[in-house]
Amino acid sequence: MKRFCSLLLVFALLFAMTGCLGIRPTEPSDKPYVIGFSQVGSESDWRVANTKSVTAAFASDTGYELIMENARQEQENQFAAVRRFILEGVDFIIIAPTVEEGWDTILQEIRDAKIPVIIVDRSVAVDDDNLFLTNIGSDFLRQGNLAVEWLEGEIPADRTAKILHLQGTIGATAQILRTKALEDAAAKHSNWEITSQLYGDFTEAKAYEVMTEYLKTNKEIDVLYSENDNMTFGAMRALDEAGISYGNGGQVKIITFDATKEALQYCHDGKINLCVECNPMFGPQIKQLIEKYRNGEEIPKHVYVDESAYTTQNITQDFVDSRAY
Ligand code: GZL
Ligand code: ZN
Repeated sequence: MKRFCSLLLVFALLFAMTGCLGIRPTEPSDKPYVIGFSQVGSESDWRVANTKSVTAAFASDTGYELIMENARQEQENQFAAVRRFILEGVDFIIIAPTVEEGWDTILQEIRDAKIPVIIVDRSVAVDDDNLFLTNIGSDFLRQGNLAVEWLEGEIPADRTAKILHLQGTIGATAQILRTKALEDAAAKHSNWEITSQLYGDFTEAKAYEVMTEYLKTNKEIDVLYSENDNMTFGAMRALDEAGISYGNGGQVKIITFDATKEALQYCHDGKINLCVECNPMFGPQIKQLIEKYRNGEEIPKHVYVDESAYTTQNITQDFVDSRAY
């Protein structure tokens, strides 16, 4: 009998402890809304900031569960991730497409599975834009036009300008439209010459490699038009090693896209002439769009994020210090 009482005492103690430690018997928790997110990769500081913004937007809300897959800049990996999301029966899919082409089939599979999907950052080129709810991202053509408008103010009409063009991932909306803005402007200005278009894939390493090669036989550059900051950082290293000056008072005027904190610091310090902003911090806006969808509210087909352009003359150190990414 004594043994029975002491056992009973132990159980009673255990039960009390779990209660006061906050470990409760599993309460019936309502199922979270599960989102599958296929992200391009982690190729740039911009991308890392974008991933942080999207994951943070949902991490703070227990009503959501975000499953993110990194495609390492390969569209095939995105298709595989989306098919996994479909098999897992997620409630919603977010795609940040590597390139614009090739999405019709997989978006049709998502539609057949009756899962809502939004496209973020870059765009997809599909015949039927009812295949996705909305596309939230930058107006890349506007970004390119901000850059060429600034350049028009820098190059006198009677002087030729040799422009070296560093391109991002070929086929990505950011590359297509930033390139279009430059090519259209060069067609308008007979004194602008695009001396070469080098492929840097939005990464610092690739840009350093192609710039180093190019500078072995070409040193006549007046402008570097670089389609993202990480490629610019690689190019700057190659220019340093080739002994070519750049920035304010340098041989090469540098235009870069993204306006990450590191690029803005270079801009403030006069090493980069123009930073065109590309805002990655739209995680909260994605969450708002999904909540509007769940409430049955109308959402626009295209949502643009706010962006600007910065030069050495119009930014202060305080501004640079205040930047979130
Ligand atoms: C732009 C984004 C681009 C950035 C690059 O929205 O798609 O991809 O400009 C990133 O830094 O690699
Ligand atoms: Zn200052």
